[in-house]
Amino acid sequence: MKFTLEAKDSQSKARAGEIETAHGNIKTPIFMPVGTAGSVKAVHQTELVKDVEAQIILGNTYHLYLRPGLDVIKAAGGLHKFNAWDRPILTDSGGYQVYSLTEVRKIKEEGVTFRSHIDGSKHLFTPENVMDIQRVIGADIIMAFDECTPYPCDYSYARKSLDMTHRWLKRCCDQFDKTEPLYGYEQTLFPIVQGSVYKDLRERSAETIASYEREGNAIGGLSVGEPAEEMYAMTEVVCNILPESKPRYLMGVGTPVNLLENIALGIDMFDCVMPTRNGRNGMLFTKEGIINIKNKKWENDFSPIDATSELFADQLYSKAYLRHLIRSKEILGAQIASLHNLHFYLWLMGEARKHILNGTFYQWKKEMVVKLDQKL
Ligand code: PRF
Repeated sequence: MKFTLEAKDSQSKARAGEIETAHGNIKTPIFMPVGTAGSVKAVHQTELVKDVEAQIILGNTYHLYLRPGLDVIKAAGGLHKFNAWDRPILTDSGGYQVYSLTEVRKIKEEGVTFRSHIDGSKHLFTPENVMDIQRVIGADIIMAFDECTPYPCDYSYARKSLDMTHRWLKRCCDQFDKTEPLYGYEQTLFPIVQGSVYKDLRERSAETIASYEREGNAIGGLSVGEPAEEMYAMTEVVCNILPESKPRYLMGVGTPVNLLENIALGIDMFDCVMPTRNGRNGMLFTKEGIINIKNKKWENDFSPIDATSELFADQLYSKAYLRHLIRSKEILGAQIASLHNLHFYLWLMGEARKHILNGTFYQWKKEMVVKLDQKL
């Protein structure tokens, strides 16, 4: 993997760049649609390419390991072959999903034991087997096994957890470096900064993570319930330490405003279920603000979903029709809303990139944040 920094904004820490992977290049800043179980919910791969213009999608180790399981993915020749997506893929390590999806779990030095949310069966994730599993899945970028601390989290727990995440990172790197890719193309491992909302822990974590000199770095443990200002403060602390020459990935973030504010602090990559999950529930993100399409106000509004958008679905279908579909729980409603939101997120990243490249990011971002925050 190679990262080229193309431009730096003079009034903020925003950057534009390009990541080269075995499955193609990614222009940053970028948003990565979440394809938990090997599919971006309600959106075809062809639409992801043509309409959303997604450059990379996410997969989840936790879900894919439980179902369909590694034997199937290996027999298919890896996730790219299995899900017919030949652009880059990033897999999350399962660290976060184990904490958010399983009820009975035990975190020990060795790893985490948990029960499957599907059938209750018992499993153990360790830094070593999570690297091996991600070798089998075959994503271009794979993530270290970490503990994402909850919010709020007391200092003493956050410190102990961070130390363990750092010890786990050493084990991840050792295992990753002594194993080979299974499918003949290169994979790269990103370590994850943790440290809750404590500045000294975040600084120490960023220094530790940077010292591993991997090809990219991630920031976890944010957007877990803390006020946005605390998230931005932590992003700023960490970005000041992580090397400028490597991409920075902020995990699980966020709203369109969160994305712009974090780009201004030096983040290059994002993922979040918000455009798809909230879309399925009728929340639409637009250039003018957020629409709840289920609102009665749209009942007889036969204007296009978004008249200024280049997406066919935004022109073809009316707000009233989409409102009807979502209220009726029609599958097409989920499809249109997901497509709209993902298209909007990728459009926003493309605009941010353009403005960074032509030196107008700061003012554009300021105006955009005001509009995006509105409830329509
Ligand atoms: N760790 C991992 N994945 C994540 C997170 C994390 O802290 C987050 C937190 N926002 C989202 N996804 N491994």
